[in-house]
Amino acid sequence: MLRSRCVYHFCLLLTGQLLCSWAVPISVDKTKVSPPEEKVPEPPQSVDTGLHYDRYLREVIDFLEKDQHFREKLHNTDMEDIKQGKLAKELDFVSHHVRTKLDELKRQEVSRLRTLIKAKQDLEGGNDKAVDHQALLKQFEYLNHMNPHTFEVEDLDRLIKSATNDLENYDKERHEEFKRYEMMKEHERREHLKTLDEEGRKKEEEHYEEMKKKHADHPKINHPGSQDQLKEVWEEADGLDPEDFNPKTFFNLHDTNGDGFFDDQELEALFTKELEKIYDPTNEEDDMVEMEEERLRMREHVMNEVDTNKDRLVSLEEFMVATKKKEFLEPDSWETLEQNQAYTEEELREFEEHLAREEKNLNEKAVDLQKQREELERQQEQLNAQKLELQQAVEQMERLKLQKVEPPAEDKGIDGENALPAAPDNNQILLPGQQQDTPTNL
Ligand SMILES: [Ca+2]
Ligand SMILES: [Ca+2]
Repeated sequence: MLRSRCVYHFCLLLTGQLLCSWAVPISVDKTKVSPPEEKVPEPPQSVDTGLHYDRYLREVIDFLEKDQHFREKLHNTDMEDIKQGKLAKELDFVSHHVRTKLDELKRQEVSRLRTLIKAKQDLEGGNDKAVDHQALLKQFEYLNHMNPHTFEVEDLDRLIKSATNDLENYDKERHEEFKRYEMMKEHERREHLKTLDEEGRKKEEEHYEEMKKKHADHPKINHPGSQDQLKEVWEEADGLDPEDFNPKTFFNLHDTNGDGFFDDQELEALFTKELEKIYDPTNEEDDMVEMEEERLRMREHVMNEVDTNKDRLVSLEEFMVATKKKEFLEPDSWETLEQNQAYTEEELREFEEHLAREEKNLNEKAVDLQKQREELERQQEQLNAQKLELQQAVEQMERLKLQKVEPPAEDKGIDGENALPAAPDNNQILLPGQQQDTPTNL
């Protein structure tokens, strides 16, 4: 328990929210299960941060946490000091065994990055170019590439800064990714329309508008994190009397891992009831990718409003302060995803131009490859022809050799020719003999 709490604490401090899942959450309604008395703390180590160096980050944390001195230090260092690099300096005091293991982890990570660089280079068709690994490794800022064999204070410092920074930018990147998803969807729809005749196009457009209307027609959505929204969870998911609603009890009930904080996942689970009002996986008009985006938007909104110390966790204290605010008691209405277009027409145009350029490049590459293939085939044919000529020449030479080395062969040939008439003779001799042997012919 102490071990997992320490990793947890480290992660809390290190990234603010390292332990929650950054991947799209599976839509399991946690609010339906886990009454407080059945709470079992989840092992924090098993959660993916979604960073591409997640495994390395977690292995480093796991090993550092095995060192008693380091564990105590991280427990007593606050977030600002960690960001300033004070914790990284404590690396000098961890045991030799842990340092050796960290060196090994770093070597493995550098090797993994080299493999990635090589694979990328191969994909881009740069086989013939010499790869400057040192220069390319620079893009990975979470470790010191100049010193690929040992894990030093600078490596820990870089890892902490990169993870903090990357996780803070997580939502920003997610917005961009979702925007691309929506633009691709619209692009494909428009491309499909182009393939139809006028009547088909009209029908398709009408159907599209109808589905849009159907999707937008849903019960009122409560403002995420408001009293109304939480009360609905309390009543419908928890099966409790709305008259007994108590924010503190609510908090404890939905702090499913019992660590005293709402993390991203725990917050996101609270919105399932609201999302079910808008989305049904069996409906054509409801896109489940959009549902998950709406869930993340809701979480992002509540986190921005309530997490005042910006550690990406909502403490009970922060939660209780929020429940006294006007926004909690008398919230504005919530604008759902479909009310906010994810992109502008201008952005869509740029996106389509980008797609067209990519397609053109791919086509050009395909033409090049086809040419190369044809050239190879032509060369192969030439080789085959040369091989055949060579074979014929060798056979010719062998025949000539035989003629030169064995002149008596001609005599034999004459003998052979002489022998030929013998066969018919023999036959002639045999045939009458056979006839003689056949009594029926007599
Ligand atoms: Ca929690
Ligand atoms: Ca907080």
